[in-house]
Amino acid sequence: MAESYHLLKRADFIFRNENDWEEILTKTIKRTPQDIINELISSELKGRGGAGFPTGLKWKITAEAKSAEKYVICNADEGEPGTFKDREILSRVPYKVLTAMAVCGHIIGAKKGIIYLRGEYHSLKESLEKTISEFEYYCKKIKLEFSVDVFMGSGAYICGEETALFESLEGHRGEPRNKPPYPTIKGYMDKPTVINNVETLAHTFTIFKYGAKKFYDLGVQFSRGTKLFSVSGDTPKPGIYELELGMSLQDFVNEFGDGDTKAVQVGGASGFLVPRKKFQETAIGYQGKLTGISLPTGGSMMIYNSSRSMFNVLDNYLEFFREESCGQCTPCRVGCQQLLIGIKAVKRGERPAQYLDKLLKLTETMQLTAKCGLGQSVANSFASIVENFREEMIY
Ligand code: L3W
Ligand code: SF4
Repeated sequence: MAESYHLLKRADFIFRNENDWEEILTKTIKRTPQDIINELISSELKGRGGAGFPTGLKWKITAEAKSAEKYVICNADEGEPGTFKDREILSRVPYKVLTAMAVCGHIIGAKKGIIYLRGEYHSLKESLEKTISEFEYYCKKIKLEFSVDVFMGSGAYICGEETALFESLEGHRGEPRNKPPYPTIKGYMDKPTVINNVETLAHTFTIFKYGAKKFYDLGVQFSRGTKLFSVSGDTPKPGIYELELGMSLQDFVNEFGDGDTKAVQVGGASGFLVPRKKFQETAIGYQGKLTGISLPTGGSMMIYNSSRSMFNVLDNYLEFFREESCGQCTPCRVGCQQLLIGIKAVKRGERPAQYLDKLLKLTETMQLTAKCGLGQSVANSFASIVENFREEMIY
């Protein structure tokens, strides 16, 4: 793994204001779908929403699906605590996202795109729709049949889960479906659908413009390219930064910490808390589950210094999950409540410290049996906080 590290390196592709999107769109759609898909696959771009599924493969499977009706959806329901990058992309470079959606539509055979915009981002809607009408005007000019609608979410975190998002778009309660079938085969309106995070789409623009090699040459093995990080918490420099994947968390903390960093929550509430003693051995990338020392991430980096109580941090995350659980499946609906009640009881001395081990077992059960990513990922923050800061959890 050591060879996968590099020092923190800044980049500036995403927010670079390119004024040639018309040219890029016109040029790209003249290429064959296979050619574009091969380029995306060779770039090794992976989904930037958190799970890291290969983007080229997603577009390929959807392109090969047999259906006269297909859709391209941009997931802009940015709700992960500590994440605020997609809002900036849509405010500053929306045409990159629209160009990517239109190219995707051209490849897979979709004429309709939808941006599912987080309800709290209503202030973006007007300017986005203005950009969309200019964009659609240009599509007509080049005889590309593609239109985009903006759909406003209503403030439910779970609607960022792709199948709950489809339910919401279709006018139903935002409750996740079983997967498989994946959206590539059966998505919005039960039709083959590409659904990508805002940032993923913006990176494809970079690849169309500068080529796959430029992107591939950044980052490290298994984690190519750059990524936007939303940096918050105990930092003198909160904000959004584009960094090459593969830096060690220690380098990240050296750059963004306040000199007294105790832990960093990587990947939002559904990610992992990394304590100071593991900063050096932790690389930021997509191999987390394979190596155990790097982490999959949607880009939320919440920095905590030594003034913070890790009990309060966990309590806050669990409140969030209990509130946002859609309640559809028992492991998550009941599990989130019991974890919250349980840690409070231990902290008050009403339960022995060993009760934390039972709660850890409960999170393992949730990871195995909950229906969607929300219930399955509660274990990440719970276990990483309880295991690393057990002394702060007890009476
Ligand atoms: C076709 C297959 N497609 C998987 C697709 C799937 C989805 C993507 C990832 O997200 C993450 C979590 C948190 N054929 C496929 C396939 N796909 N196998 O690949 O799928 P999956 O199921 O691994 O993950 P997911 O449930 O879509 C879970 C993060 O999302 N998260 C919060 C995110 C919040 C934001 C935000 O605020 N911007 O992104 C919460 O869980 O990191 O890793 O498209 O269809 N064989
Ligand atoms: Fe709903 Fe939670 Fe079950 Fe997901 S895991 S379906 S959010 S109850």
